[in-house]
Amino acid sequence: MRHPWPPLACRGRTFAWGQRTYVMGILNVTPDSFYGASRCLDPQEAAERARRLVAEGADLLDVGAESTRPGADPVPEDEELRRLLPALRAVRAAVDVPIAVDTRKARVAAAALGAGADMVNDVSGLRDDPDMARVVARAGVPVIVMHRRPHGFTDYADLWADVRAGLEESVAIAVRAGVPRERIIVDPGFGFGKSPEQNLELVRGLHRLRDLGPVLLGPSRKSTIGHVLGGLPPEERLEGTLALVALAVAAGVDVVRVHDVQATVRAARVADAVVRAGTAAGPEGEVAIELRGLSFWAHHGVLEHERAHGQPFRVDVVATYRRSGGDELAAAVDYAGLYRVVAAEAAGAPRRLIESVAEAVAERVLAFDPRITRVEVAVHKPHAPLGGPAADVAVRVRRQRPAAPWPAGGRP
Ligand code: HH2
Repeated sequence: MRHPWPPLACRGRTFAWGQRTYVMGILNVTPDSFYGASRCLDPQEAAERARRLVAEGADLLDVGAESTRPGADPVPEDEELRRLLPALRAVRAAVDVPIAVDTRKARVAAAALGAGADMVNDVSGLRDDPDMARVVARAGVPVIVMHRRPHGFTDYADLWADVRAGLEESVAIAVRAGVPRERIIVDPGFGFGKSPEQNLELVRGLHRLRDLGPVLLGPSRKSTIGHVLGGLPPEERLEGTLALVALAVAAGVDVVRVHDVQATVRAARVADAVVRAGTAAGPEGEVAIELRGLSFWAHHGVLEHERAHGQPFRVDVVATYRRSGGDELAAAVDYAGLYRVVAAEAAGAPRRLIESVAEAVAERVLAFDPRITRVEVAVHKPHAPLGGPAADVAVRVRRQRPAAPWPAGGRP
């Protein structure tokens, strides 16, 4: 299935949604974050931690200086800046991946963007500070908007309706301020005013948010995992986190925000290999073979004279596959062979609809070589009986190699 959102460019990286799960590593410049091992107030320690997270495979980092755990003391702006900026500068100097600043305050976000951050992660969904959306828009950076309710307010009439409505409003705030729609990432807010059961439901139904934007989830070591496991403390919630990450991948997550990057990257890669069959290598390893303007004489059509005399058809095929190195013919998909299967179908037995022709070509292309993961086929019928002149008439279909079957309710 094609991802509904275009790739996001940030700091020279491309987040090609749907290709794989991106991993965001957490850096807490706080004395009181709920997971003690995630705290690092010293800038040099933060830089060291950032280097390690990137070496372990983090695609981006999230640096925050105010704990969001229930009952945490609110941090005054000056204090948040005092903690954040030296650490952020040290982290920026140490690594080159995109850095999000995790804050609810516009002034803190603006200062952080000036100190090297590349995006904003606002757990209030742009609600707490009326200037936040403007800061994001002016800086031209991506933003993560999260759904949140106050701790304990879990009496939802309809959890999904509430989460969706909240995120829609956050997206609207961002768009009104001038943030381009495709730079908004949505997050249902695992652990923010939800019961354990509601948090688990969020994981199950992540695909319900895909139409709002690429989806981020932050389940890392949160208390729901402790709840399921009979009260285990944050230090003992890694396996539970990895289980949620795998299931979030199955439900269509795009980014996971975690403390344990190496373990998460490994879990996510395996989950990707199951769920995003054939696309786990990401766009780097992909090759698109384009065969365009292939011309055939064929007898497709509904009308008698079309069936009897035939007419010209043109076919375009774009087949994407993962290449695994080497300059040998066997290391690539054979495009002459590909042409032959396209020709056999396009110039073969007459079909009434060019939609059927395009679908049949796409199926043949996927069957031709198991490395082909996606195909797009356009069938042009320039002399189609329209009743008036036209430069072209065409239909286009897309097919993706099916992922492994998944139980109902999971995959989008
Ligand atoms: N969770 C936390 C903080 N920020 N941001 C987003 N977008 N989504 C989340 O789920 C999320 C978040 C809480 O985790 P952590 O930063 O480890 O804890 P603390 O807030 O205590 O520092």
